[in-house]
Amino acid sequence: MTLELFGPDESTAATREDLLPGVVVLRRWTLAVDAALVAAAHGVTTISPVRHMMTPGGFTMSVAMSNCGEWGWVTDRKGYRYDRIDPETGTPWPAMPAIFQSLATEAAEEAGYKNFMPDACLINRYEPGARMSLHQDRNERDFGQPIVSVSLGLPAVFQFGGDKRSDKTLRVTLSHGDVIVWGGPARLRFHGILPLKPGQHPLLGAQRLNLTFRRAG
Ligand code: MD6
Ligand code: FE
Repeated sequence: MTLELFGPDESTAATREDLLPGVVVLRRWTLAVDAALVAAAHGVTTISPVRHMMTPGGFTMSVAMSNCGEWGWVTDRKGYRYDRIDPETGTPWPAMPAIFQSLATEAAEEAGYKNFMPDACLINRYEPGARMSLHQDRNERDFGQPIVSVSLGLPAVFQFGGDKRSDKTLRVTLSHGDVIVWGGPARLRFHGILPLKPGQHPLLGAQRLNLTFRRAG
């Protein structure tokens, strides 16, 4: 079911969609604050730049990443984990901007998850061709906490699987301003992003920026 949230204008009105049990898509939810989000993300990446991390298996990721908040998600030959320190700068990750914090809490509430207080925000930058293969998000302490994910810039195709890697997948396009919130029965579903198609976005140019908020610690 789709529910219109603000305004009658179809091209900018935010809507709420129940995609799967535990998964809600808030279309165009961040359109009104898009420039402020991009500016805040830029503030973070000026201090802790996005970088291509290495997987435990020795592959360099096509997505460039940074973090803000108390905890940052990192990967290297030693494994996937959360760390308080940016390994590139040797200092703590930049603080989470207030607009990130409030947006994540409000989006979670709209999706039915009250009192979500993220302590980690992963910033993912995709350039054309970049992708994220099917994975589960399981480095967080409490799987009772949801994940809030904001898409900005070029659209991407998000793939949802089931609880096993081999389960069949559902595809959904995430566009500029969309938020996806998931938790509950969906929390450990496999998911990924198909290779980003080339294009130009008025605010972000040839890239997609994804902000993923978690309660890690
Ligand atoms: C991305 N997102 O959208 C990658 N994980 O670029 C994720 O891997 C993700 O969006 C868990 C929940 C929401 C997500
Ligand atoms: Fe994920």
